[in-house]
Amino acid sequence: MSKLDQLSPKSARRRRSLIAALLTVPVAVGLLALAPTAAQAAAPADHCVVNLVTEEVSCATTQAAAFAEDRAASAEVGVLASTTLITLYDRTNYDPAGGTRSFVATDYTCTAAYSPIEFSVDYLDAAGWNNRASSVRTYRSCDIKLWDTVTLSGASSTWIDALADLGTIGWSNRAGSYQIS
Ligand SMILES: [Ca+2]
Repeated sequence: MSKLDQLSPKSARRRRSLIAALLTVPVAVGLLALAPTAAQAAAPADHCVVNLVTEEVSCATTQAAAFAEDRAASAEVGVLASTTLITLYDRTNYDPAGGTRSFVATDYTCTAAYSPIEFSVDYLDAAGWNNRASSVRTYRSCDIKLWDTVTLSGASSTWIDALADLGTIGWSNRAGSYQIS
């Protein structure tokens, strides 16, 4: 599908899948459709790192292992020093025990303003994350807006910098897609 198919050998150990849709370069608006993997469906405490530069999704049974997988996969294609933009947690209080999903980019910092939208991520159901996130953290000046449906429609939340319990604003186990700015 893309040049990454040739560059990155398929590896059962890495359990990663390509992001199926187009990707942004800084400033532009991107829309990502995340393909499901058998590993995500099977593991109750799954941890995945979505790399916006390499278009790889690295999953493991611990958060640290998922980041290590991402670093190894990025190094294969010459991408170094990924920085985390956001992390979704299945549980409240940033407890990684129930699973996490992080988005990383290379030396990327979000703009201070909420406009333009810098990344749009829809179809969280394809990643097994629809109606699942219960706390969220953002980094690098990024904020996150949650959407009720998986297609960036329906109700949306306020912009969130970090929230230990999304239930306090009525958004626990609810987000189907989101935007970063
Ligand atoms: Ca949850």
